[in-house]
Amino acid sequence: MAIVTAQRLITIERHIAEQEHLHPHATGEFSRLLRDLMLAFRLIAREVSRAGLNDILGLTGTTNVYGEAVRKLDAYAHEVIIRAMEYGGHVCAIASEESEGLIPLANGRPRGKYLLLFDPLDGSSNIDVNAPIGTIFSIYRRKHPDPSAEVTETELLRPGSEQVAAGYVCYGSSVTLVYSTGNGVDVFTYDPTLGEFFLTIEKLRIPRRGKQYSVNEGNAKRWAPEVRQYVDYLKTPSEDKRRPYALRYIGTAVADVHRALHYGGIFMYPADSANPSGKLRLLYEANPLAFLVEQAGGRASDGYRRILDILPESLRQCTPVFLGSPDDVAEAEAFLQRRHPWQQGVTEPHLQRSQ
Ligand code: AHM
Ligand code: MG
Repeated sequence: MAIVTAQRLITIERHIAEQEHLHPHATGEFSRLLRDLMLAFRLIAREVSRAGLNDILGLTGTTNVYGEAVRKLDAYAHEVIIRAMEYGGHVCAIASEESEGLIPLANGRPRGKYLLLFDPLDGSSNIDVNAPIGTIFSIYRRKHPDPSAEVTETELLRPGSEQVAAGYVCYGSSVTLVYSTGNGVDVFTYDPTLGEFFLTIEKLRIPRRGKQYSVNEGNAKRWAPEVRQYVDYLKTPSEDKRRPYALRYIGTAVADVHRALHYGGIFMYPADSANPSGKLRLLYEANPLAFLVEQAGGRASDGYRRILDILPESLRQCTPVFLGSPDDVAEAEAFLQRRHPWQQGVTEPHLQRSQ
């Protein structure tokens, strides 16, 4: 049995430093910001791995801006990231899915030129049952002509295409960090005995097409008929054996997207009659995940347009999400836009279309 699987021992520290050298004008501020984030991730990973032993399972007794019950790990992750950020002084504004508006930074600390948005603990409902959960982050560079001016909320309302970096940590069978600075997607695995993230996949590429779909199908009766038709199509066996697709759904967007990045296929959270704009938050979840998927060669859409082109109107805005393998997402878009031949009754001749 191989004891060391990483062929080249590249730590995240070294990787960040090497990336910095690719940008001759880099001041090092961005690298320091990433290092501060890594420290927060290590602290969160430690608490997650001991959940059950420490007093961190269960609810805080409060609700967040979406009216959802806040879990103790949610609150812990939120606090740790803020603390790691405010003392580093590399950000001028931070916003979290768990709180309303901009988070006030400590007075008297230096301010940097970056804006950070994050979802501290994605997949909260999975925390107490030891299923994968995640942390998502999204970084922008401030554009304001006066760097000393107070940051306003509207400065964060920028399309996802302007992100300078995005990533997530998936706390699963191992802790994995996946991030991109716009130069492909790199995957790191955490060694808890050393406290180090090691590069395990360089320039991850998503397959052009997969054989798995991931969606909360319990909402099917609330979907638009086009979404139901698409899922029905995925479940219908085809002569070329390309279908049926297998259903995989964890209920943590990070984990479902992580699987899609490796195996291909499609992850979706469509609009439904209870959530007319879908459930995933554009700025905290959809944009960073879309950035990663595109950087890995995939496609990310709200069914009609590229997610990264959406101009947000509020920090809490939600969007329908279809992301994954480029051919699968293009096919989902064809269904939503009623241009797929299957909707016109063009099916494989030997198959009966299910109702
Ligand atoms: P959270 O960040 O508050 O935990 O919620 C977002 C999660 C996503 O990770 C996941 O895709 C979705 O909500 C699951 O929703 P549902 O339980 O409706 O399937
Ligand atoms: Mg989330």
